[in-house]
Amino acid sequence: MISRDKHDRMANAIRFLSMDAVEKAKSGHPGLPMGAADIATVLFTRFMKHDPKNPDWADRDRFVLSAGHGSMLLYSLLYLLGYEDITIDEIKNFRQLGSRTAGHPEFGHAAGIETTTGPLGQGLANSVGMAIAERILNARYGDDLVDHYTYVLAGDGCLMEGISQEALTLAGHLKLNKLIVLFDDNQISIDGSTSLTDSTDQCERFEASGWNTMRIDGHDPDAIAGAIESAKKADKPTLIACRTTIGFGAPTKSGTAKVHGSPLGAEEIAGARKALGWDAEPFVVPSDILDDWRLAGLHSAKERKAWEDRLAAADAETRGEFERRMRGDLPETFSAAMLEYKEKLAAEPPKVASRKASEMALEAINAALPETIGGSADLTGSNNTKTSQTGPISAEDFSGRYVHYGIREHGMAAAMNGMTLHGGIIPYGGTFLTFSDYARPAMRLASLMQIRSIFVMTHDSIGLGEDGPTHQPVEHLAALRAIPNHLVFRPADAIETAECWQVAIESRKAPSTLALSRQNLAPVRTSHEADNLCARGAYELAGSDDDARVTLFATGSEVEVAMAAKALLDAAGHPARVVSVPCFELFEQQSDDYRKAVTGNAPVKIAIEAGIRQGWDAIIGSDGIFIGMTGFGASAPAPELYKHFGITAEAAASAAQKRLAELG
Ligand SMILES: Cc1ncc(C[n+]2csc(CCOP(=O)(O)OP(=O)(O)O)c2C)c(N)n1
Repeated sequence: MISRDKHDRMANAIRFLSMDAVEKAKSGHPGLPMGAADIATVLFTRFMKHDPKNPDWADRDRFVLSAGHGSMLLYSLLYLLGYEDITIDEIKNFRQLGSRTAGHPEFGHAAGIETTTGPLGQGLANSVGMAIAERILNARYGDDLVDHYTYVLAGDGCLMEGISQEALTLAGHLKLNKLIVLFDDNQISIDGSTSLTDSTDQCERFEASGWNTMRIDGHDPDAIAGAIESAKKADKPTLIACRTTIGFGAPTKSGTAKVHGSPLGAEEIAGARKALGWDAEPFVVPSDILDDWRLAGLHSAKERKAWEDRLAAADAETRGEFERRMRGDLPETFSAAMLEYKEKLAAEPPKVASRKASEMALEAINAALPETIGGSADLTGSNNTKTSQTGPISAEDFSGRYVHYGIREHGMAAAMNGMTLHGGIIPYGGTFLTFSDYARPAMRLASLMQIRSIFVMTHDSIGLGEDGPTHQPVEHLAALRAIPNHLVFRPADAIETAECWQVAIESRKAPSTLALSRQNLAPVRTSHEADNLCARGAYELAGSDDDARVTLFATGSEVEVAMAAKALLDAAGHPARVVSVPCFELFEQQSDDYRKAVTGNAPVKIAIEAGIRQGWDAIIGSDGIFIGMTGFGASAPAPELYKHFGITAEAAASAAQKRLAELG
């Protein structure tokens, strides 16, 4: 049992490391770590199941600092608890180039950082995915191997963000009782008091969505401990509203927005040292306090050992699969299964929409991989994300493999990231491509974190027809391609769809988006190729016997248009070739030689894509011809729209002929 005095000194270690690091960096947010230090101290000294010496222990409790601006809280904890990645030098290098202690916690920088946070609300939504993953894996592997809590520290900002509503209602519905949110209820944000803009009773709000809630004094260690204790026994997720004083200990600035996001200044820090009775130099933690923290870091070592024994005692097959899934490796049988599926397709190429082709590919993938968890934001029948293997999960039964995310695109994408980060699961989730805008902040973070979340975005152009311009993406392919480290696939037929899916599944360090058509597509790949041609991003689909005068580049549904344009041009005596470009990013990664060979040197280059031109100049040059969209679409049957917007083989062929005539 930790005495009150000791608790205070341990919490003060967090406060002073945070104050001093922000001061040295001349930037950062001291207010939150100072205010939430008591909560964090109780959580990590009395409850967190983790092992700084084995930070990847699969059954560790997860801690998510959703209020990522308070990063010094997390870095202080990791240093104090003995995580080797965060040394005192890293603390001194807070916010400097190359340090592990970035302005906001970045996944991959150091063990113990479970996710990248900073965009408010994301961490909370990630944690819902982590808690779902825990339940799904628990249903598969039992309490012996998977039985842990997910703790979140969230601030006013996280709870004001819209994504919090999506996250909390899903968590409440699924009765994720091992999710415990500690709300740093300090009533202060950047502009001042939260009363300037908000009068929500957060406890009532959460209760309305099926949560257990409590209000406590966030500076009273026993109250904090009692609340967590009771939260652990709840049959619902729990919100603990911890009333705190932002910048606790700062003599003149505490309780005000002035401590939120800027260094306190030497005088204020000196005052805090006096007020809290802390006479250690900056970055020095008195050895008895450091010892106490390091001891706290050892608390779960026995438990980890017992867990390892249980894992060792599991039957070889279960253990092997569990370990493989947690490593994120695929079973060796996977590529053979995909090859076999592709062979079957080539024997009888189907004319189907690529969303349907995606469902067919998923049927093969889900049979081969028990770790895929599907889902959709209420468009299951349209996104074709459900297969015969994927029964729904529910609060009562997590043995299924499908999440009905509800109309919560942003929450879905962030929860998927949480599942990926948890490990053991490869999540994929669907909506319409145009609504990727609603999910984009989480999709961007998946790219930044270099994690394998797979976004299934159907209805990928004006080809969706009558629903009209609200639903017809035009700039979305370009916008998603603009995100670094994001694989955007737009397959042209069933074989390409299978190939793109395979790359997405095998892509360990980048998320993927599959842009898929609503309308049926004629097969363009009709013979079997063992090689995954889509893995190179672009490839010659149809060559020409004579020197080509025209190269037609296209993606997805417009590859068919390009093939028809080639036929017209060939017949008119202008040899043409077609290059399918299912993934810009992968094409960019190919060697110069490969790219030159695929691009070719025909004098006329044309790209056909039912979206905007942006991004295409890299392939066709600024003098290339683009056949696509220049503005929003319209509501009409798809074939009429293609004619209306001039995305036809005839238009492409005549543009090429005109250019050839100009060239002489
Ligand atoms: C999506 C998003 N919008 C805006 C910001 C900028 N921002 C960082 S912290 C903050 C205020 C957060 O207030 P609160 O959660 O109460 O934190 P505290 O003041 O208690 O530290 C804002 C607006 C952000 N990080 N993310």
